[in-house]
Amino acid sequence: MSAIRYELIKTCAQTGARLGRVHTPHGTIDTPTFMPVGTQASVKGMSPEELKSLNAQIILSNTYHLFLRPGHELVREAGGLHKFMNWDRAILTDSGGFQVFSLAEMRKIREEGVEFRSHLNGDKLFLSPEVATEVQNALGSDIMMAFDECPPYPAEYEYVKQSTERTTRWAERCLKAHARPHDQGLFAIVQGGMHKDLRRQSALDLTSLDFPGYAMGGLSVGEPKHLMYEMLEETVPLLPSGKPRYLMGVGSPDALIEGSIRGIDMFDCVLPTRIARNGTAMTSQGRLVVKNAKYTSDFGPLDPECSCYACRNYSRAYIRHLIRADEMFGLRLTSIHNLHFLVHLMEQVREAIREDRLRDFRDEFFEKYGMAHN
Ligand code: PRF
Ligand code: ZN
Repeated sequence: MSAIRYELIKTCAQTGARLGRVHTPHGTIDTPTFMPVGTQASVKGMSPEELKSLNAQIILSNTYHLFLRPGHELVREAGGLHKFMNWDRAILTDSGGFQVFSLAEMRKIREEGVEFRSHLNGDKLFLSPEVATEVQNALGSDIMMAFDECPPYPAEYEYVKQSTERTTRWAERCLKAHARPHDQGLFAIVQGGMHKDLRRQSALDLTSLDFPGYAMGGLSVGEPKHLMYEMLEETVPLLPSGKPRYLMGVGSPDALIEGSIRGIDMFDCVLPTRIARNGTAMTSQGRLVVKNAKYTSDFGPLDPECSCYACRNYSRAYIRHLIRADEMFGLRLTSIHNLHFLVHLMEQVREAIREDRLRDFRDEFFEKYGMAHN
């Protein structure tokens, strides 16, 4: 019995997007879904109660960061990550296979794994398929990710080919090292850069290994969006329809909708919490920089169409004041709003799939949000 089970409810007649549910040991996730990011065992500034009140059903955390600090043995001693951070809904942990390439210093990639120096204190450390799996087993996340390499963009064909083949060998090693398949699901990560044949090969090789879910990695790394969509169109149809598909590190509203249309079920991104911290709100009218002088005496909510805690109770003028005065509450309110915006956007996407009108929804959304589209 696998720890993770995907239930396909229906596909949208207008687009082919999937309405479904992912069943995990810590509850059910309605998909397509957006996962808030809690890199260091906390979604910055948000309590678990606040996350629940905006209907987040799953959050993401990071092997790389928790391995460095406080260490997975401490989290194990605490009884696992759910207990440590007091979050009793589902958790997905990324493997470190991306962060080690974007954050660590002086890394050396070998077949065995990656040697690197901690970005915190310069300590020499090592991550491999076996170590990343052991760490995630200790954390006890519901969904674990295979240790992969995310090649930079752009990258030479030959380099991406070698790297992608190694990622597949690494995924196989993760599967072997996995000690808790009964209560943790291990997802594989499709790579292949922007090369369609490598993407297809990666998807075929990984799906022959029978993971309970598949992710698309190596996208949203600086390439134009049309390329990302082409890569999805090339590979998603090769993935088994009875398992969830997760597009890693993607969370702009337009990409959430376009990804859903292309058959993606799960997304994560730091975008909503990151831009909140520099005073930017996502709204139905597009991005709003609440710090701007034009909101000095604007006593309306961040987004007139939003029903979140921040919009029900506080004005643009007040939040602008808080952020200018460096008051933490201003950043918290903006984060609550942005996370609510994306979680709610996915609720609307699911409703549109249910009613076979996701293409119409996309067109209306882009019209208002101010996006060019095709
Ligand atoms: N691999 C892993 N995590 C990721 C990515 C990846 O390719 C990306 C790419 N957008 C985000 N997070 N392991
Ligand atoms: Zn709001």
